[in-house]
Amino acid sequence: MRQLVIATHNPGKLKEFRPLLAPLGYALTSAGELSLPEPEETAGTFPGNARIKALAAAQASGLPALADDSGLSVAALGGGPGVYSARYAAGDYPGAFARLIAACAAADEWRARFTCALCLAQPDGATATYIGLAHGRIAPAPEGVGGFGYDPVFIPDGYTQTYAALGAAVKDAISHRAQAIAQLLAALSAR
Ligand code: ITT
Repeated sequence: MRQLVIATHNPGKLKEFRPLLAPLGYALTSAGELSLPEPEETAGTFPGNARIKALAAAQASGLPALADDSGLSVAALGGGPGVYSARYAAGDYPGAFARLIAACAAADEWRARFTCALCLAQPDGATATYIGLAHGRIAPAPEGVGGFGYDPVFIPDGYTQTYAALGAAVKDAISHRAQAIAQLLAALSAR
């Protein structure tokens, strides 16, 4: 069975990746399970950071590696926190929700967007990048217990509940990550 390293140390992402990547039929291991080092994300863009993480994992493991760089861009914050989403929360998601909601309320501007850049890297340095977007808005109050990260405050367009309240089945059908993975699967099956 072919092996693929999921180059993430984020357990929430890993949980989503496993079912979404099942159609590939690869044996999946994570950067965490292999104790791979976490490279610094210095690129300043989602695709650039995904490439840094995927190449580092592919080179360290000698296996193909898939990295995800993702984040929430909020109109009231001029597109922030974007690539700094993990750092904006710094582990305190309730605090980050309160700051986001306050900024949206002050600007009376609630639009937001999730981006997921995936990079598949080979040990020889070849890379391919896929991007998924989900447009929506910030919820006026956190809602739901599913998912991870900013899921309790993001309402995707076409829905009235947050990702966290909608649950994994709905999120996995529509999310920024699901859309990027659909492109990856299409590209691999066209080979
Ligand atoms: P790795 O680099 O190890 O993959 P990370 O959490 O540091 O883990 P990122 O730098 O890509 O990854 O940061 C992405 C952050 O954006 C993540 O920590 C969440 O705060 C947020 N995020 C991304 N996708 C999300 C999703 O589907 N639901 C909720 N929040 C998400």
